[in-house]
Amino acid sequence: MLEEVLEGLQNKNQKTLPSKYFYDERGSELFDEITELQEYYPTRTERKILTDKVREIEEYLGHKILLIEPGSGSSSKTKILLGNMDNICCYIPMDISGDYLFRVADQLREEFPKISIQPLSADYTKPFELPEINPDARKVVFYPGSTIGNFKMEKVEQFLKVIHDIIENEGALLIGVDLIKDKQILELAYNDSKNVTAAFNKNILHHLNRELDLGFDPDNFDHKSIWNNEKSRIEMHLFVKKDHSITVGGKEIHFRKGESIHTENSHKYSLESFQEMVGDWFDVKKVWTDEKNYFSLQYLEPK
Ligand code: AVI
Repeated sequence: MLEEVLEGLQNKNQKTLPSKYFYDERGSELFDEITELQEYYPTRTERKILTDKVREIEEYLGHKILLIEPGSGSSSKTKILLGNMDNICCYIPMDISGDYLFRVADQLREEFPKISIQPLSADYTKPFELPEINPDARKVVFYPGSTIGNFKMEKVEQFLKVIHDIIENEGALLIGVDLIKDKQILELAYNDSKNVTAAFNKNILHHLNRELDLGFDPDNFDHKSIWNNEKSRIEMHLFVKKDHSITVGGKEIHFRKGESIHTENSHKYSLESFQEMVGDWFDVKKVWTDEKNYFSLQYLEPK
């Protein structure tokens, strides 16, 4: 962690911090709050697509499905599928944090007694093995939220390859993909009026202070998200309000007024650019969108 942080902060052109460090307990709570915000359209739009199109989704997935969800968290969107489709025999929620995962799995067993729930505590960005259950079921990976948009290109490729291997020839990937839209709508979604996203962004500093005993003063930074049209992504930054320094792993890091720490990318896609990105591994077989074309749910089969 120290190495990664130091590397990012020593970057001459643009200081960076890895976005995975948003997510301590407070960070996860703040993210949950973001998903309820008026300006943050992705969560409610994706939920609406899932609810409205559940019959069609069921048809595409076929019968006897083993549903696998990397980074399942509270499995809240998955409940729409588990509760409305008869063809899911087993569900494997996956997360790094074991305690929370097992607690959620117990609740799901009570809520969906007919479905076999088999949690798997693992890091899905690296190759992993599934428990040997129901070998004749069709493996379908569910990856909602457009989380793929937060990955760097090498990580996208690694992720697609891992999923391609896991589902084998007969499986499928059902994935949420956020679409390019008006800059204003995008920037508002990441600069909300209640400043929840600002608190989420600054939480990375609180988290690193605690874990690595750093001396970040979050009041020395301002949150701002900017649409980068060339790279088709929302970038979250923490802008430095005044010159100051902190010590990280024995090294002094200087912050100049006006520079920023780049903390997150959230890529947005056109239907064509997404198809092109996944094209070495998957064929897009079906796309569902909302009436404003803000968000898409896509059904992919392996090449
Ligand atoms: C988790 N991920 C899909 C969110 C997004 O929209 O890129 C993270 C987020 N960052 C700020 N708001 C939400």
